Amino acid sequence: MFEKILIANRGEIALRIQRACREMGIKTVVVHSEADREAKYVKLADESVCIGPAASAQSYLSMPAIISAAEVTDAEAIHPGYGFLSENADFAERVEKSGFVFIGPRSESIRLMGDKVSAKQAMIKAGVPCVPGSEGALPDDPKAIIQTARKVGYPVIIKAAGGGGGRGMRVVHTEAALLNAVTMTKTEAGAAFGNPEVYMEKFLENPRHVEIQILADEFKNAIWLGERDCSMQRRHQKVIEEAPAVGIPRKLIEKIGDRCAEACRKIGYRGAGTFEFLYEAGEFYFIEMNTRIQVEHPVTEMVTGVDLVQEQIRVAAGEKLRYRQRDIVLKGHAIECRINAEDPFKFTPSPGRILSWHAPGGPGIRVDSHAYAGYYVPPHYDSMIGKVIAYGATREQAIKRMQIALSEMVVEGIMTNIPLHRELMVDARFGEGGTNIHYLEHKLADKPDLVHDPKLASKK
Ligand code: MV4
Repeated sequence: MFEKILIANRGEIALRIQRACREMGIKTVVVHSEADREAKYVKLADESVCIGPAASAQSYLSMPAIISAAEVTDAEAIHPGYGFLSENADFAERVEKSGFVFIGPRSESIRLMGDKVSAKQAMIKAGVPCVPGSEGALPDDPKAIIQTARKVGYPVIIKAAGGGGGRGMRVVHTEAALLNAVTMTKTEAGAAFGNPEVYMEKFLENPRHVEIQILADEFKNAIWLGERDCSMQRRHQKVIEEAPAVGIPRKLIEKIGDRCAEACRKIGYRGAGTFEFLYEAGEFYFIEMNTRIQVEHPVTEMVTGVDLVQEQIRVAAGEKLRYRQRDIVLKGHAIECRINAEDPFKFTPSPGRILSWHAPGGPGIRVDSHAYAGYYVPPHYDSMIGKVIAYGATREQAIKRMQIALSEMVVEGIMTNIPLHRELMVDARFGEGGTNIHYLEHKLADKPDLVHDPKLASKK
């Protein structure tokens, strides 16, 4: 096992990775920008290295600065967390070429999944069900494009091969709009991702977003660890995630999960990963694979009892998976609320000094956060300052516990989205479960008075 790991990330995930390392007896080095110098999680690490100014491009995205920090501190491995360089195949490659272990998949796997066309082709080959659409990238021939769309049936969606996570896509409802949409998406994709390739899919109008967590080792052992429903989102930002997903037949999820694990074995995947699916009318359709640990990994940890970050570290160190599929038994229900430093109803960022911070607790409550009273939320990064995770024997108990947790939680000095979460936890449709990816945006648009009570905002 490694003696020392460098954490190439910030915020709550930097703290989460430290905790995993500490439990495993591994020393930690955290790299940080000038804006994160005073953060408590930086002081909690065994060592810290300032790698540059606040701007991410010159700190958390600077490959030479991070690799140099690993060299001067004698770290053996680098954990990239999520975001930043976590899904950058060139970074993974440079880390390995510099003699360090990248705690994540092999760079080839990151590259394969980063190109959404090659990812989809790999999944089709591995027997994972995908959204019907073009076979690979769209050709230049306009007649062929029109033919493909007629075969798929309108509406269709044009997606950039280099996109993902909601970037570089366009919905097309009629043949009249098709060729122009393809041209525009290609132009934008070329500029944004340096790759003008696009592909076509049937546009699913009202899907849920359900994803499957997997873990794999170097020896072609691969398991899946249940699913997460991440449909409660706004503008491609997840707001609430839960496990398991309500109302989907277990047999169907087991079939899809087994396909995902089999796909990992087929492509020689190593590490943690997530298969993203759209679920509509009783069917699963693969859309993308994430090759990193995800923000919402705790809900899976709560219902499986597996520490995903520790397992990531173990398989990166060349250990065999400690679990077989039959060891993974889902128990109970977990819900995660992402706590953001933002106006709860306008969604504008609200950085600044946290004056008071009272985190909730009690049975089944987990808080993953680097924040505390006196912490300054820098304006330079993502607004997420923590996550509250509620576990219960049933979904009803998890919701009840989350309601209590959110009622206890006090954050003053900045605005947070806690008031929005309080409303969602008593929302009748959320209570029923199974809402689709459009639900939150529709609720926010249709019921402005329900979510615009200024008394609910906590800025003092
Ligand atoms: C889709 C889709 C409907 N049909 N693909 C958006 C993010 C990216 N991961 C894929 N996305 C979508 N792909 C087809 N064929 C709808 C979305 C989508 C979405 C997906 C998951 C979660 C939230 C979403 C919000 C808007 C659109």
